[in-house]
Amino acid sequence: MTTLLRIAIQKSGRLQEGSLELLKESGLSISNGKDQLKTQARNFPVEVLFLRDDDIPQYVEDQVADVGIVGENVFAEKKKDNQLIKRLDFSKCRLSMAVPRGENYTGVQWLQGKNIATSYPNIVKDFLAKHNVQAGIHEISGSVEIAPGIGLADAICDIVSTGSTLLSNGLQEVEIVMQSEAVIIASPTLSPEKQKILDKLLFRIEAVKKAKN
Ligand code: PRT
Ligand code: ZN
Repeated sequence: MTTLLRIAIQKSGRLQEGSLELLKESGLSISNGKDQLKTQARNFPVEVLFLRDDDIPQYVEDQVADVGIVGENVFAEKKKDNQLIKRLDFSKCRLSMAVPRGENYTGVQWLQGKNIATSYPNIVKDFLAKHNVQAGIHEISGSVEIAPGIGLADAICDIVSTGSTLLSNGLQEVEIVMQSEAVIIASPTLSPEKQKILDKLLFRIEAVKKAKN
């Protein structure tokens, strides 16, 4: 039986197109039917799994998948033993603190004793600890930007791209907590056969990148 490298990518969302494009540009022939959850490349020893992005770090840690493509923000939040193999230059964004536009924000100490709504509690915890600030963290999974407006929190920490969502919710961006882009993550223990396939794929990705520049 030939060894296949299992790659987990997002099933649908902001990472999906870039992830598929990357694999296809690297010469992998893959079909992606709408309801398909798994597919094998026709010309390369790779199997692609289509999953929710939040689940990918766990699948990789459990070695159900060998590698995955996720946002660096999700990689950092999930804190698994996985390794960051390569930054991919797409789905770029930042994770930022934002507060209501009327507030006179004077620096991170402003957050002392406040309540912060976020989908990234671990990253926020680390950020606050680093700045010696004690604040409450209110974890919510979506629509984080409305939290201050409905009295759920004093501030938020969420993904920002253009900033228009913050603007339309009356918020101002006050701290960049981290920059993010799509990254390849891998389990720390890959068999030599799988490592060889991954190295070949990484070589192709690098070649595509050079050809573009
Ligand atoms: O269904 P699944 O769980 O797989 O997907 P998801 O809904 O959790 O994730 P998805 O597809 O929204 O985002 C996947 C990844 O894309 C994120 O983890 C980030 O790494 C990256 N990314 C890049 C973004 C954005 N840009 C982005 N703009 N993720 C989210 N947003 C949100 C942002 O939170 C804001 O609410 O888009 C909204 C608009 O942003 P503005 O600043 O352009 O207005
Ligand atoms: Zn998600």
